[in-house]
Amino acid sequence: MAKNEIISGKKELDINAVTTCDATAQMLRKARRDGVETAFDRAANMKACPIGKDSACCKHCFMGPCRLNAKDPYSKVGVCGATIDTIMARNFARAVCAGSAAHTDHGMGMLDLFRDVLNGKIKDYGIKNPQKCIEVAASIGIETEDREFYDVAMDLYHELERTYTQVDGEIPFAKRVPAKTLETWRKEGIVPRGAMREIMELMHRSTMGVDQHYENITKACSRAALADGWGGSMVATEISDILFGTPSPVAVEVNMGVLKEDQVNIIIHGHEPNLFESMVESVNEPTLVQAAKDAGAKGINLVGMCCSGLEMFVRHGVPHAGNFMSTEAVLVTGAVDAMGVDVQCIKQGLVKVADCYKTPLITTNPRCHIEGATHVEFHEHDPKGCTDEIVIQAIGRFKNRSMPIEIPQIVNTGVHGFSHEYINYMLGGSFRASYTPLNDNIINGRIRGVAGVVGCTNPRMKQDYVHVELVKELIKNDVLVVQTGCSQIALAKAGLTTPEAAHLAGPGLKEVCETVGMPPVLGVGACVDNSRILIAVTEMVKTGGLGDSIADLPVAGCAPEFMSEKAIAIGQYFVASGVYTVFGVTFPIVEGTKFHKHLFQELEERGMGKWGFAVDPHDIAAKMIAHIDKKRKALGIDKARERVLMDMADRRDMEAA
Ligand code: XCC
Repeated sequence: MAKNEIISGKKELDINAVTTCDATAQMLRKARRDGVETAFDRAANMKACPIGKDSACCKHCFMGPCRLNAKDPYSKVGVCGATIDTIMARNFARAVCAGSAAHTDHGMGMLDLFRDVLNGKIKDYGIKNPQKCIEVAASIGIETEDREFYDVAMDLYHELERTYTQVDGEIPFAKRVPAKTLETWRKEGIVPRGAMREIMELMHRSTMGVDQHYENITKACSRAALADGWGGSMVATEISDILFGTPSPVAVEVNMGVLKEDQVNIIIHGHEPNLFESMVESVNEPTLVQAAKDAGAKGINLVGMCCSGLEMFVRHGVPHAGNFMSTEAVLVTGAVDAMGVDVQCIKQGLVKVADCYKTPLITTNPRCHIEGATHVEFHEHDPKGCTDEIVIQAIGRFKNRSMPIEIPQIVNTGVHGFSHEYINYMLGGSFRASYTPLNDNIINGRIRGVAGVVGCTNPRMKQDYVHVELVKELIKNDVLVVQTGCSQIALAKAGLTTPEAAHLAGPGLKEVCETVGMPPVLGVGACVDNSRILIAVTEMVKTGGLGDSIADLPVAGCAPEFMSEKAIAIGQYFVASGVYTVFGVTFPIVEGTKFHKHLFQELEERGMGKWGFAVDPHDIAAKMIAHIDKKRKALGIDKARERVLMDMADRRDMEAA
């Protein structure tokens, strides 16, 4: 077996200290025996740069790089005179730009596909959910009554294109924002115009010698991030639902035990559902199924990982093998016959691990080639040209499997796919679908508040540990948890995404879960589907009784093991939308600086949310619960009491007053 040069003299990995995922741990032990290195080994042997970690380094020009002292942040400035606040704000801005660009580009790809499906240029995809198309169009003021579907859909396309290309005005989904939240944005000057403009301008502002006031840079960060959350990400979610169907809850299998030794195993990893949708077609193609059988396989087993997997398991019941820090480990099973990837979170290290096990690693997106991987380009006008080829390569590898195979025999089943539409239906029933029961249960205290726990896993943290401990503590305290991204898979592996997990919840939340038959932890989708959480909190505001803006709600968010710039963009759009958002691992800002105070305190004073930071799951939970309680107190619902509904007489009295 080719080894990927695990270098002698390196620190040996303490496997039990780096992951709580038993399957990943088993594969890391095998990797050690096989002489294969993963990101866990590299993280253990590469100390994070202490200056970069604190964001005290500026390399936006070539008079530097300039290094400031995080311990004495105001003792020095850069060669140009840039202060620590300017340097940190610029670095933060670049992360927001990159993260927002990733999601908005993904959304734009979905929109391109939608247009070409409508105009008939692409025939391999269709519109699975025309009703949603009408609803989304109506939500942004497009006339839908007595009109042809095509006309409404085309109007929707043109309107949503403004999310990207508009140079002045407000992005279309600003119409969905609760009035008071939008008023705050307007007052602060942070309503996004168009994503291209905001991202371009923020890149400009954060270049040498332009914006050198951290407050002004933060405003531009909010605009770019909001162009992601209420723009590109929301477009990605809504258009994906229109094209591929809106998820509703389904029991799905998670963990590496979903691989089958006697089948051709294909993993799709990345973010965009168009590739994966076509894979579903290809693995069901009779000639390819027959080819797999002729090669001695019982069938073709299609499996997802990371966000691609999250998009698909709720729409097609495709099983999910694991989250970000398991993508190398899963190859160590020797059972993966091909891994197809598109964009985002694809570690370059996968190439060497795949090579060790003779697994074809196939890149498919023109944006993402990887040296040493095979590139088979995916085209939406001929999607199966690419996805059939992935299957063919996988069958070829299956036929010539020469590696010993070891599949961790662990499978967890969870219920996922709680779109905001389904939450509406689930709580209210088909006759009175609404968020009223949720709001009522928050007001009467059965549910203390709602927490979004989202985001990546990171080899600097014990994999899954913080996600799981944090969520356990939240639900024990009657906080309903909604989830996206790799965090959702951590909780699924821990068995908390089942209705039975209600017994782990506090008495109020348990009662609600048991009445409705829902888990205390609701998986709502991939990272772009954080937009579903934005819509859910908007519905909570609009339903009434919990204040006038998102900032009034007893809600909080967290990405406890984040690693991606996309998470910073997500965090900033939640903060700008009014949500207290706590990050773990590390925060690229020096404490005790003006920029730190701005993000962690002053934004809230201006009617938005604010950032928080803690590493330990119990500390994070304490911060989130304290914030939820603070909001309950401000709403006057800190003591459990029944909601008093206004009747007509009350209304008349109010109007007369
Ligand atoms: Fe990537 Fe989306 Fe993070 Fe997972 S949660 S590591 S961004 S796959 Ni999106």
